[in-house]
Amino acid sequence: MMNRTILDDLPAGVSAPGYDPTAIGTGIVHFGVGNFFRAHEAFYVDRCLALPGQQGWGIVGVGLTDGARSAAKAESFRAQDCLYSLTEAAPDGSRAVRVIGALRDYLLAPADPAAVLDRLSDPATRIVTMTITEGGYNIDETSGTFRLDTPAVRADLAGDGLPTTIFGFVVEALARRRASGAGPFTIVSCDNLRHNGDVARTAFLGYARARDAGLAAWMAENVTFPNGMVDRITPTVDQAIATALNAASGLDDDLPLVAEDFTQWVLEDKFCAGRPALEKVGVQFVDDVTGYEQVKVRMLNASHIMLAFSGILLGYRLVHDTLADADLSRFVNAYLEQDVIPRLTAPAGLDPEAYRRSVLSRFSNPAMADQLLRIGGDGSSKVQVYWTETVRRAIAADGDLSRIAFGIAAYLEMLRGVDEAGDSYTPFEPTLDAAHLALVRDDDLAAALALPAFDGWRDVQTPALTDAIVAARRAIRDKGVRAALPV
Ligand code: CS2
Repeated sequence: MMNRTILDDLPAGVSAPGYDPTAIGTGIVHFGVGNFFRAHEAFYVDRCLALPGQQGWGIVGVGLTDGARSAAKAESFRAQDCLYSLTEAAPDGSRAVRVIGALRDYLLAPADPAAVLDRLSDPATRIVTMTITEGGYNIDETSGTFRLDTPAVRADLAGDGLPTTIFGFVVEALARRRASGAGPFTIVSCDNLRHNGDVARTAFLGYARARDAGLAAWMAENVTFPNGMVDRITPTVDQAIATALNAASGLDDDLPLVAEDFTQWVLEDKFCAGRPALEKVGVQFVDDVTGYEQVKVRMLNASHIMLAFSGILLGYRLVHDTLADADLSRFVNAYLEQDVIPRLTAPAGLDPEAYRRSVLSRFSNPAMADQLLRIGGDGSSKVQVYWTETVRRAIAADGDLSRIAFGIAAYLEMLRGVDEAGDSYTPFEPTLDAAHLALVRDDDLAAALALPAFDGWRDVQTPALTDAIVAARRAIRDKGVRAALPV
């Protein structure tokens, strides 16, 4: 097991943090310590901590979920002094391994909620960041408002115990900070959402309003929610991958991580209580992040799920294998070139054609061995975020709906859990219940269009789109994905 003693004697080729991790303070609390956070935000902060005057910005991670897996992860972090290794793997096969020291503590909220509140209320905490997934903000897509009716939110609002939701924790901590004079902190969403800062604002203010109008007004005035675009492909690491990563690095890491060599973080510079010098380590600060997030979500994430749904049905399990299939590669290129790029407003200096090439080359990186079931997982939330604008624009322009209809059809067919060869798999759909899944199996192939995934364009849905989706589902069943592809 690795821990801080290993830093004195790292295997050849492994870089150490450029600072002493035991000597830094913590100014950031992060909710949702998944692989993406560990390879992205923690990677940037890690490099910042090595710069003069930046030693107060270590991160305290918070896990919100209960259960054996979370407990095991917490135990590994504890045993390793929260250190872990990141392997950055380029498409040409070259690799770099570094030990990341930015995570300084890890708290499991269900086990010790009071410790989480203490940390959030501490004046040293000046930024709260989060990766809680696209669907984690508890927003009703049709009304665009925070849902107060979910059991966990109701229980937190009733306030008869310590909170369990991120909304409960953050808003309670802000109430304490307002009372103590510790002041606000900045709230930064690192999820792939359109205007993720605005969404976070809607969520946290929505919760706060239901709790205490005065506190909500104080938050609206003092807390900032910068929008940001985050990007780095970070696959799931199973036991076999972990063993291979450790064999290559020479480390004995319980929590090794692999990510592509590409990474990007574009942020609005709206930090109400200070921030690390992230601009010195590659974070781009811009006045308006809209164009960047539009390009990223509508091109990268949208084509990623398009590939995942169709690829899974064809029996593929990994992204780079799917893209090596000439028919699927042609299809996803046509989708980007004809349906997405013409309707984008890219920021100055960003060439969507070059971006398309770069995205597809990143997808073909074999070192990622990225899982289609991960990419296609939680499709219900992702479809809403990644496809809605493209569908709405195609309908408004009276454009060709065949490719997007095919993508929607592939999503619905994929949800049935059996590929064309008859092999089963389990789609990961945390927000769909049995009644939703029954709609997918309904003989009426249009019935599934009632799923929440399609709420974002329900008000403009046309019979032509419905017909195209039903026809594509039928074609996939009758002829198979390959023959049913619209290009
Ligand atoms: C993927 C993302 O889950 C998805 O749909 O597109 O996890 C993707 O790998 C990241 O957004 C890349 O930055």
